[in-house]
Amino acid sequence: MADDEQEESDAGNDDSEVTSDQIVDGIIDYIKKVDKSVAEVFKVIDLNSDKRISGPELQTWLKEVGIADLAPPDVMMTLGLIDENKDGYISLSELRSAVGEKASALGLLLEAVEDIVDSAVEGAKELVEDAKRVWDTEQSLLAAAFPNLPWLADKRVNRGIIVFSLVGGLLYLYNAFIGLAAGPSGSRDHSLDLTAMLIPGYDYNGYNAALAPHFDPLSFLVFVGLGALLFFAQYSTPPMDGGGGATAPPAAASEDASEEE
Ligand SMILES: [Ca+2]
Ligand SMILES: [Ca+2]
Repeated sequence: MADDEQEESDAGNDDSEVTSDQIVDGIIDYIKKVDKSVAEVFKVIDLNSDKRISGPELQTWLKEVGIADLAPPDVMMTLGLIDENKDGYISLSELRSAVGEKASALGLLLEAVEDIVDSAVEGAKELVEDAKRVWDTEQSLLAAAFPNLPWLADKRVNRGIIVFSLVGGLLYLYNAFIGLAAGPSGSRDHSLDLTAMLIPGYDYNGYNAALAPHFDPLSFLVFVGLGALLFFAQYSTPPMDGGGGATAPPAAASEDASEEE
């Protein structure tokens, strides 16, 4: 009887605080009860979608679904029971093995595809951001290279350079591969030859075009030049806080001052 009383008083103490084991059981029960896969529940818990569940994320979710309202140390105790590799986060596979769900091959494949699509979307977003930054730049590489030509540091001038070099480049490609000039047959299948047009003696029996696809050195040089122009229309310094170039302007100013004297 004395032993029973002892056990009862122990149990009484435990009632006030739910153990981490019980909470893990609660999580497992919850996931098994809701008609969702572990991956779906994982996505709900992973608020910032970085593919790992942090302590605060677990804490928020446990409170939200009514499993437990825990203080941070207890959250970390619970998290630690599921966190097999002890990196402080719960990964999807760790949650899976805790629940005892085996991922299907199809499920794993779909997740892999989703990851690839995710990173492709991220890449596309960055590309658009980059293009936007170039389009809006006022301090292009060209403007930085020619500080005494202030009109180069004009957004509209830089946009003009971008459009000019892009259109010129496309025109070159169209001319070289498909042809801008009409040939003897009357259809536009001849490439205008800039070399033949500008340098005497390089024409084709008095004709300044040849059947496409056709490449001539001068046109190609112009194409490379346009490509370089497009490259130099990029912003010279990515927007950063506290760049290392802060010392450059005063040095240039002092040089100007010494020249004036
Ligand atoms: Ca997260
Ligand atoms: Ca982990």
